[in-house]
Amino acid sequence: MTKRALITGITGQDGAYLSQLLLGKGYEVHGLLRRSASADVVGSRLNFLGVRDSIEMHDANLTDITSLIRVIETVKPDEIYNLGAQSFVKTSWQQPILTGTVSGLGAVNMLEAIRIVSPETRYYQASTSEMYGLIQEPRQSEKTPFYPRSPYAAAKLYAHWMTINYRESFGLHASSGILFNHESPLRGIEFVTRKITDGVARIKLGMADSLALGNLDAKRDWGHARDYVEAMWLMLQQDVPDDYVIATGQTVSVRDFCDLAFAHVGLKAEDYITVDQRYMRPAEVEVLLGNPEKAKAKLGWEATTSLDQLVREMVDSDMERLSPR
Ligand code: NAP
Ligand code: G4F
Repeated sequence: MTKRALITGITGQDGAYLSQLLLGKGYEVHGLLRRSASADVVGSRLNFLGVRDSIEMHDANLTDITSLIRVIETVKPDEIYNLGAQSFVKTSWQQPILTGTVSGLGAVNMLEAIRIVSPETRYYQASTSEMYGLIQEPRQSEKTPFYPRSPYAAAKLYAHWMTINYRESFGLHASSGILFNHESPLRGIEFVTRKITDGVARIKLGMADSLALGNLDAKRDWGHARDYVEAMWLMLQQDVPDDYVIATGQTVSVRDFCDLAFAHVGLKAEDYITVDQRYMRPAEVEVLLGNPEKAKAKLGWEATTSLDQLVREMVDSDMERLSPR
């Protein structure tokens, strides 16, 4: 029988790659679409991957449980992937209530809707390495204590613990992926990797002469979104729900990422980068480094795209997008 999946956050980076993966596996894919006055541009990532016309969209919002109940009753999904969130850490200090409402309570709305309408539906929660924040161990695993450092991280930690609570209290098949940073040509332009690759392309093409960034010493464990959505799917194919760290196991600084991206087009990062206080945060997560051993042992998952490949794919894509036709 054809499996049905419902994806929240389908218009985002991961939603697009997950849609492509599930369609390739023969799933019927449904997406939750929040109403926007810019409906003509929403869906550009799905168009980029050529999957927009294969998805059935439903008008709903994570903050409105009645809309979630209605969509679940209509779709009767075998699997729900909750990727919807206010996902930009810096904005979470400007909009802490909105972030808590969407990224924290939104997950509980979905868990509650599943419990009421369709308790046999399997659930994936998009948890995050940001929950480790002020890290308590040099390599973070499922057993590392959390120490969130932003309204975003605190909201996600609430959603994470509620997912565990709904699993233990009501027997839902609910799993969380604690995903470390993952990027792609479809990454939002406000995140540092995409800001860098877009900036490199603009400088190389003569459209800009410098790139202003914030903390160049922050270190992240960066992988490719295409690899990471495979781990989400694998979690929902397990007999027993659980939580998994998904990461590459390597960490590099923003400065290192810049060096790789500029070098790919034959330039030196130090000739173009400036530091601007506007891009600093009230509290910084200085370093994240994941330990993905459990995912390898239990899911048979590991990252397959190297950092070098990721950077090259992103720079090439931005060069193509910005080059005159
Ligand atoms: P993204 O590109 O920012 O996409 C976020 C999605 O959430 C968009 O589709 C957005 O819709 C949707 N959304 C926002 N508010 C909503 C609401 N009120 N109701 C329904 N949908 C709403 O994020 P991403 O990078 O794909 O990440 C996917 C998920 O994984 C997020 O939950 C993120 O927090 C989490 N995560 C990401 C990473 C990472 O490195 N990428 C790492 C760990 C965890 P619009 O298009 O309408 O704005
Ligand atoms: O790219 P970022 O904005 O991503 P951040 O804050 O790590 O969050 C991303 O990954 C999380 C997983 O760990 C997700 F949960 C979350 O939803 C999101 O996808 O910033 C990365 C680092 C930070 O330390 C930041 O201070 O880069 C530093 N940075 C330096 N200059 C900058 C800039 N970040 C941005 N966005 N812009 C800058 O100019």
